[in-house]
Amino acid sequence: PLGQTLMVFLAGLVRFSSVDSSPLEDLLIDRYLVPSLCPREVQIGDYVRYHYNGTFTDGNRFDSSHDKGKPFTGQIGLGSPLIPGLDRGIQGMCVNERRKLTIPPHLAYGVLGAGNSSVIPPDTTLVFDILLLDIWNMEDKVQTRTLSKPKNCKRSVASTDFIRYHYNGTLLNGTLFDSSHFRNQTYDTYVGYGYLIKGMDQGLLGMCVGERRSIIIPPFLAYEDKGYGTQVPPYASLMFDVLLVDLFNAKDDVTVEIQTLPEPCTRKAVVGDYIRYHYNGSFQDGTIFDTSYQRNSTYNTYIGMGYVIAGIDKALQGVCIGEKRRVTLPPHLAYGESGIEGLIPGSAVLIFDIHVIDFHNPNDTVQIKTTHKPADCNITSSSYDLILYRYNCSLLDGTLLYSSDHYSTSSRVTLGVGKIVLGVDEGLQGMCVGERREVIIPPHFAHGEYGADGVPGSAVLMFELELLELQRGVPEGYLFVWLEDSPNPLFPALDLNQDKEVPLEEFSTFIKTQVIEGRGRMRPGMDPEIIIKDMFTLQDRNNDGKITADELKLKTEEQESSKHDEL
Ligand SMILES: *[C@@H]1O[C@H](CO)[C@@H](O)[C@H](O)[C@H]1NC(C)=O
Ligand SMILES: *[C@@H]1O[C@H](CO)[C@@H](O)[C@H](O)[C@H]1NC(C)=O
Ligand SMILES: *[C@@H]1O[C@H](CO)[C@@H](O)[C@H](O)[C@H]1NC(C)=O
Ligand SMILES: *[C@@H]1O[C@H](CO)[C@@H](O)[C@H](O)[C@H]1NC(C)=O
Ligand SMILES: *[C@@H]1O[C@H](CO)[C@@H](O)[C@H](O)[C@H]1NC(C)=O
Ligand SMILES: *[C@@H]1O[C@H](CO)[C@@H](O)[C@H](O)[C@H]1NC(C)=O
Ligand SMILES: *[C@@H]1O[C@H](CO)[C@@H](O)[C@H](O)[C@H]1NC(C)=O
Ligand SMILES: *[C@@H]1O[C@H](CO)[C@@H](O)[C@H](O)[C@H]1NC(C)=O
Ligand SMILES: *[C@@H]1O[C@H](CO)[C@@H](O)[C@H](O)[C@H]1NC(C)=O
Ligand SMILES: *[C@@H]1O[C@H](CO)[C@@H](O)[C@H](O)[C@H]1NC(C)=O
Ligand SMILES: [Ca+2]
Ligand SMILES: [Ca+2]
Repeated sequence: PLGQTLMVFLAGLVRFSSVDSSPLEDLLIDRYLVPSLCPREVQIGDYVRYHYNGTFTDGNRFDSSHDKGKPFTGQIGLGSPLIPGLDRGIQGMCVNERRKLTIPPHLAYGVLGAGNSSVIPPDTTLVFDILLLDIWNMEDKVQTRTLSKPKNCKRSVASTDFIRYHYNGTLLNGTLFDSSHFRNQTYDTYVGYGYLIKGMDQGLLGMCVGERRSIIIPPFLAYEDKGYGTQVPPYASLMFDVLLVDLFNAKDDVTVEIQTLPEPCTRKAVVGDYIRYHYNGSFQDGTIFDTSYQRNSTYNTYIGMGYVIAGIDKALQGVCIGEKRRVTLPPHLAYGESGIEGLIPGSAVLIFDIHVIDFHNPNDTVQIKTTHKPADCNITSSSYDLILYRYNCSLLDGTLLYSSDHYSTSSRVTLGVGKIVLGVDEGLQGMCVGERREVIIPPHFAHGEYGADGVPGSAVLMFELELLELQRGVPEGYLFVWLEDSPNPLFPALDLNQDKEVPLEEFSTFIKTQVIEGRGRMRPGMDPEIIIKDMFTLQDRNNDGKITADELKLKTEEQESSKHDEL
């Protein structure tokens, strides 16, 4: 521009030296304001839009676009109706440039003047002050330039897609005529259906979410000769800075990207399963709108039964326990056109990062896996046995909830009498001492849908079990059971010295002999002397310190009817 100005300046000097206008005199161009950015210059065939003031050399104005209330629009060269001086003088101008053109008569209205020579007298030199507002050409295409773009762009805008974007729309002179930010919300529309001006329909193609792009649109692909409201004048080229926020197609289905798949995955979730999972919900631009973690509890629901948005119902099918997957839901499978006031904008694509903690089904049973079995495993636990065991209880994601190691004494319990969680009781059955197991227990065999202290509701639990001791037991309500047929008749067998009466000492000797010789068993976990004393007292009906044949007979008959006696 400096060189240019200098040349103009020299031309000016030359011109001053010649006294009056002559046919040899040339057009004088003074580029007195050239913008620093000048990406395009007017060429022959281009259309231009400009403001002008036309004056005589004495400064008197004979014409101005401002008087007409709108800039002049026309084509340069190619039989332009402009006077040659203007036609030539505007060539090479760029938008926002100001020029002063001093046009000798032979390049203006010549010897005839104009307007019946009353407006422009013959042989008049004219001075035009020009401000170029716009350039375009009918050959122009929409110009796009990517300003920034996210690294991974898996998908880009195609015709018929629905998109949401922010934009700033400016005229070429830099005036902001519209912006989505004025309304605090994205502009949402289909692409390629003609809902947008032609240039936008084209210029948005190929953008990916998160991309910033500048789109320059010539007037004939924008608002043409009509303009738009008071903001966009007729014949205006438009420049849009666009940030794509969201993108989907009405034909889109849920997309699933599996990120972590635990091995082995023995069972995949199906319709009807009750699932517990953590999630982060975000928009395509990465903004998180909701997360289960902030509530410190999983989100729990039935799969495929319509309790959650359609896309999630679909996306959760086939998951494995421990799996992490990213699912993308188009709005028609999420919150639709209306969204959720204050949380989810209308027509928003949602991305959920899901971590499956567990799922179960009312049909699920306790699953037992033996991890260690001692070589000698002939005696195994069953109901009524008194056992000593160790356990760790965790959630399926490995979180330890409680452990017998947290207590100084291990757990001693009678199996099969409802003293412990159902699934643990089941998991401890059939074990031999030294055996270790991993037992998966669905909530209906554990702490149920409300959970317990420290145990979340509906949680599937994993127990590590180890059987430490095993004492064979007797059924509930019994103090002693026969392991083989009892002596018949019983009284002579009891009356060891055959004196027809059985005092406590004799009774005690008899019972202990049965236990030692493996013919009978006392209730484990109680002092044997107390058990024997209790049994004796029950038989000695008259409390005289000895059992007689009659007392025992009576008792045996009662036993037939009540089935609730110890002998
Ligand atoms: C010039 O102007 C006069 C009066 O304004 C008019 O009568 C005449 O026809 C005009 N001549 C031409 C050539 O337009
Ligand atoms: C023309 O004159 C007006 C004032 O009447 C001025 O604002 C404007 O800058 C001048 N130049 C152009 C090119 O419009
Ligand atoms: C629009 O302009 C504002 C203010 O300069 C800016 O913060 C915003 O990022 C722009 N938006 C786009 C889409 O370029
Ligand atoms: C840009 O052009 C518009 C319309 O022609 C006009 O209203 C606005 O004032 C211009 N802005 C500048 C900075 O010249
Ligand atoms: C847009 O948001 C800003 C700040 O949150 C607020 O001041 C302004 O009023 C909002 N404009 C509209 C149109 O909602
Ligand atoms: C979640 O747990 C953390 C740490 O235990 C605690 O600081 C936070 O308040 C809890 N939030 C809720 C919603 O319970
Ligand atoms: C959710 O976001 C948090 C914080 O970034 C992260 O620790 C957690 O792993 C995410 N969860 C999923 C399922 O991606
Ligand atoms: C449980 O099993 C029964 C019989 O196999 C089946 O009909 C039912 O659908 C199952 N329930 C669920 C929730 O899968
Ligand atoms: C345990 O059973 C094995 C065969 O299963 C047998 O060889 C062994 O003698 C048994 N041990 C006892 C103590 O009964
Ligand atoms: C419980 O976990 C601890 C620590 O991992 C381990 O040492 C112990 O053997 C586990 N107990 C059982 C019964 O598996
Ligand atoms: Ca006796
Ligand atoms: Ca008696």
